Order: sequence, then C-alpha cells, then structure tokens
Amino acid sequence: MATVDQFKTLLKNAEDLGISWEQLNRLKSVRAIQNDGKKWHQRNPKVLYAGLVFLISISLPLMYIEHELSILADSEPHPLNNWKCFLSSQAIASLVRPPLDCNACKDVTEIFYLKNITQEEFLEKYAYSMQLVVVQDGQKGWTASKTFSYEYFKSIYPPGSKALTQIVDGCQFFSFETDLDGPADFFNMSQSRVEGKEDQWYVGWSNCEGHTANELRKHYKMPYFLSPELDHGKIDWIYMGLPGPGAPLHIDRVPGATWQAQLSGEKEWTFEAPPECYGICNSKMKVRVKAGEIIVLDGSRWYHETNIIGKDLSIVIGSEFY
Ligand SMILES: O=C(O)CCC(=O)C(=O)O
Ligand SMILES: [Fe+2]
Repeated sequence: MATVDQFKTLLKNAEDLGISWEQLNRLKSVRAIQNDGKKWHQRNPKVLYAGLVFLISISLPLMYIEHELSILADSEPHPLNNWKCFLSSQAIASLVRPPLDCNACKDVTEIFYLKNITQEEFLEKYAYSMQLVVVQDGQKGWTASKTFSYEYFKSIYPPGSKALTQIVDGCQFFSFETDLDGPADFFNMSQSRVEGKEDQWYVGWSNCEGHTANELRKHYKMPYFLSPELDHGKIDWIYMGLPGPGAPLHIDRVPGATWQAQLSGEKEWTFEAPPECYGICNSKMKVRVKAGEIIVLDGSRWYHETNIIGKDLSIVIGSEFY
C-alpha cells in the first residue's frame, strides 16, 4: 500500500506529465486511495447535501401538513378546532384550499334579511350558495336568550365534570387573545373580570358531552328554516365575549355552511372574498347581527372576522349543516 507521501509525489509527477486532476480522478485506483479510511458521508458529500436539502424543503413541510390534516380528520371538523393549531395551520389552510369558482360570489353584493322563509325556499336558494343571509325570526319559541349567561354555563360545567374534561381533552376551547388557559380557568374568573372591569375577553368552545347537550338544547332548537334533508353537525359551538375583537380574519375548513344565533349582544362580521376572486367578487362586506337574529354563512368560502360592538356581552350558539 502507498503511503500518503508516495501518493502525493505520484500526483505531482502526473501533473508534470500534463495529466489533469480530473483525468486522474477517473481512475478507480486513485479514487480508492483517496477514499481509504473515510466515512460514507465524507466520501459522498453531494449525496448527503442533496438529502438534507430534500428533508428540509420537502419532507418536513409534508410531514407538518399531514399532521395538521390529521388533527382535523380525527375530530368533528371545525375551523376553530384548537385555536392554537388553527392559527399555525392558517397558512396551510390557504395552501390546501381549492381555488374558489368566483361565479359563486360574483352576485353577492349585499346581505339578505329574511323572515318567515320556508325550508324549501331556503334549501333551493341559499343552503348551498355563498349568499350571506340573516334570518330575523329564527329564534321564535327559544328560551336560550333569557337563560344563557356566564353563570348558567358555569353551573353546567362544574369543576371536575365530564363535560369540562371533554372540552379540554378534545382541545376545543379557544381563548383567542386572552391569557385564559382553558374552560376551568374561564369559569373561575373573578366577578369584576366577568363584568369587563379588568380586560376584554372573548372565548369559544364546542360541546360534545351528551348530558350537557341535552340541557343546552332545552333552550333552542334546530333553526326552523333548515330542512331535515340537510345533514346537521352533531356538535354545537358557543362563543361569548365582551365588546371588542372577536375572531381574527380566517377561513374555515368545513364541508358545509354555518348558522349562528345571536342570543345577546351585537356582532359585526367582516367578509372578504378569497384573493383569486379580487376584482370579481365583493372584497369587503360588513354585516351586523343583532340579538334575536341568526346569520347563515359559508365560512369555508368567505374569509371572515368578527368584532363585538355595542355595550353588551355577546353570546351565540351555532352549528353546521351540509
Ligand atoms: O363567532 C365568532 O366570533 C367566530 C365564529 C366563526 O369563525 C365560525 O363560526 O366559523
Ligand atoms: Fe370561522
């Protein structure tokens, strides 16, 4: 076996004879001597570099997307399912969202206020459209607006209850901009904080516990204009909070549309067409929903944001239909 010095002399002689470095490198014996004692990664730096580039630029982002999608697949689909996961997946939501056919929104220039609408008419004209609708007589016969309050919810989610645990386990409590850590924290607020003497809070959660659902449903029904032919979401959502910012601008990832009954307070919704429809569809529409009204919106096709206006605490209950 040649020593390192002998090998170097050999290379120098070859160079003097006019043999280039590339030509020498093509010789198997020269490559074998060069690689003698080197680890695999030292012998193949280019392969290693390409592998690293692939891992960082393609594999990791794909694994992340798959993880985000599996969170949604494992649970009742809802855009705000785990607000923190939701925020981090907003970029992905925009990436995986199929582009909108702008014909669906080009004629939506204003909100329609409806009363006394039949299930047939609603199904035919609005259920699958992007038309934003407020039904003004949708809470007839409900007792929810008189019953639902911070104290009432606190009483049906007592500490250690199954209902409370399920919200935590399902990661279905959204504290938006507040420092509230979960529902237990929320139902433990001081009276002055509840009344808004400390800070502005806005929260939302979904109820998936049967007994609590039965208790809640004593006070509201499926809105009368939704026909039984429609598939209804099994989980109801409650959002409540003081005047100020509600949910920041986002797009949902659910297969259908959402209804949301404003039980108390007043909420302003801002709707924006997705970027591919700028110039074709209305780029910004604001809608105010008052206590007693029910808004119907397709949050997977409209970007939307909410703000609580007026002086009163906003409380809503809502669900989805497909
Ligand atoms: O009520 C809110 O503040 C937000 C609700 C929402 O984004 C939704 O239902 O998709
Ligand atoms: Fe939403």
